[in-house]
Amino acid sequence: MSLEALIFDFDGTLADTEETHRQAFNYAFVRFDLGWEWSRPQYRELLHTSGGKERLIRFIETLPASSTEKARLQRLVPAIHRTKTELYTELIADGRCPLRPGVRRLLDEARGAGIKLAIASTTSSASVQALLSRHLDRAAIRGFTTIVSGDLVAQKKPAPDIYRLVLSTLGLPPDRCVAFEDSANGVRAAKSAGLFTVVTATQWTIGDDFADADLELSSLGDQEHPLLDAEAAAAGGPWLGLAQLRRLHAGAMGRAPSDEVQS
Ligand code: XBP
Ligand code: MG
Repeated sequence: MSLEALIFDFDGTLADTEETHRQAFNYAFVRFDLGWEWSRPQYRELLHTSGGKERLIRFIETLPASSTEKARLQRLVPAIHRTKTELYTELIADGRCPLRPGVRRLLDEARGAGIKLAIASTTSSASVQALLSRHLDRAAIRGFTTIVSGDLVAQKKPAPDIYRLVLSTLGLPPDRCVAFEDSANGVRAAKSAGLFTVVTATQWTIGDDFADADLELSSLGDQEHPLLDAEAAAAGGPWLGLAQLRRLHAGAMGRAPSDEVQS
């Protein structure tokens, strides 16, 4: 079976957005006069819970407060999260989160080759749209067959739900697709859905356990940011292009690469 679609996680994979999410959470906490401030090390820990609302709920559970107070705070979560998302989209609009190296290159290459593109993200749809419209033109955004975001599935990553929903929308089985992730939760979700998975860690996820990933790189690489030697050997070149991806995918599916490149 040939490679027919690339499915991208969003936060951390297309752009290193988590510092901006953290800042937006902290600004929202000020607006609500909560007296909370998430530090970078604390946020790294909190990232083990996927989804901003879920992260807030988990954080409140750990607070040394009465059950009545915790219940009051939990009721505030949707409003805090709405404010955080508004602040995040304002921050993103100033261009502070560029696409990661190689992302635009691979998107363009795949689109040119008629490969379907999709996004499978835990984040809210407003946050996805804010970043896409800041960095991609309309044709490139329309190039995504489907963009599935956070609240459309019952169980967020590491559950495979979001990938299963993307696959059913694409009408493709997992062995015709490749997933791109940046976190251990994301890799678990993609692998549980049966996908060949490439992981490119960020400052937030480096050192996580990516043993299940099919390929681990520091980025997708491009002319300005070529992969280092050991990674280039694994990727089959100084950056991960479509030809290399087809070869790796075909190898993992037990087919001859020469059959795959033509398909
Ligand atoms: C990303 C997330 C997101 C963002 C916050 O995980 O967990 O929740 O941190 O976004 P992944 P929201 O990249 O694995 O999908 O606040 O919009 O939920
Ligand atoms: Mg991610």
